[in-house]
Amino acid sequence: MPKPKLTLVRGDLTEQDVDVVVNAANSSLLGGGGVDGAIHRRGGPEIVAACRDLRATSHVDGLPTGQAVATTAGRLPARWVVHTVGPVHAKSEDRSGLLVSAHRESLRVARELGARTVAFPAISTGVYRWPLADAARIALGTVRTEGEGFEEIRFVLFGDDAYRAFEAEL
Ligand code: AR6
Repeated sequence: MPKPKLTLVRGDLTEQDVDVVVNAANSSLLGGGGVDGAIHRRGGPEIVAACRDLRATSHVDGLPTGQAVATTAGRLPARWVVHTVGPVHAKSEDRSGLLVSAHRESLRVARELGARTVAFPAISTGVYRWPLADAARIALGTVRTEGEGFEEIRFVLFGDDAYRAFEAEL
């Protein structure tokens, strides 16, 4: 299986013309701030409607941390949004396995959809306070080992600090 091209972009995830954009969501699946808020704002009400359907059917208790689920991308240029929940960073406990899982499960769902191109934000590095350098190491390490068969896996970094952290790790 070919290795995917790993690319870094400084910019806005909601503008990416890819098959799948990954949302750094929360367990409720019903929206929030950060990149999640931006996806729902730009994507329109179809996305939250699809999330409400999931909450009424397959995900009545919400989406556990480290797992992933797909919906329509509504009005975004992408075809699907894959929602995942990264862990909140904790000093007292190593939750990096959950951050690995969020990336791995997102790729698994994207693969099931038949996606060839996937764009990720820097999951857990905003509201969930994961240190950027460590998040970049985990994210890139995971997609390197779990990304076989995709054409391109892109990280879309909002700020200069995030971009530099991922660049250093790549
Ligand atoms: N495009 C790309 N990256 C972005 C964008 C954007 N439009 N907006 C923010 N970022 P966060 P988390 C970056 O907080 O830490 C939400 O309320 C941001 O600078 O969005 O996983 C959810 O509902 C940061 O580097 O996600 C959850 O409750 C990165 O995206 C909670 O936040 C992730 O920041 C999830 O927290």
